[in-house]
Amino acid sequence: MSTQERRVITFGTYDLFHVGHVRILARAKALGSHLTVGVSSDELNFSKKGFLPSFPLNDRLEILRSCLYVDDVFTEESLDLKRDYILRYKADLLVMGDDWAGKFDEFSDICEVHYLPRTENISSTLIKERVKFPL
Ligand code: C2G
Repeated sequence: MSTQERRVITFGTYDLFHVGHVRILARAKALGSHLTVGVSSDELNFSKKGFLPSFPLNDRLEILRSCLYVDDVFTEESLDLKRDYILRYKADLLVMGDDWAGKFDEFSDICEVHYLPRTENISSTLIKERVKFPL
């Protein structure tokens, strides 16, 4: 299958949307022709990280939808549904940042799994700290 015909899927919270998010979405899209993004629900983020995102789900979905690399967004309700989501959105390729390296290898029976290097020195946590404690 050529790169032009590949459907790519990726997942994340994308809280306080920043350049690290933009870059992984750009690189994910470059690996195919269509990019679907699963956005963690507020409850899923709470269960993963122990706190609610600063931006609520509907705002995060709206921001993701406005990104030129993103063709489709949906709400990721549970980490346990990843296989269903990959099949439902007919993904040929799953892309994640390398903070998740190895975690999704079990899906390599239904799609290719790629981990891309994270952008250094930027994260939602760092942004919160910088806003709280400006230099
Ligand atoms: N990312 C990146 N560089 C950064 C920060 C994030 O490349 N400096 C990537 C992450 O590796 C991830 C995506 O951006 O692939 C979204 O990051 P988060 O919102 O932190 O995603 P997370 O909360 O880890 O949710 O089912 C998996 C989860 O939903 C992933």
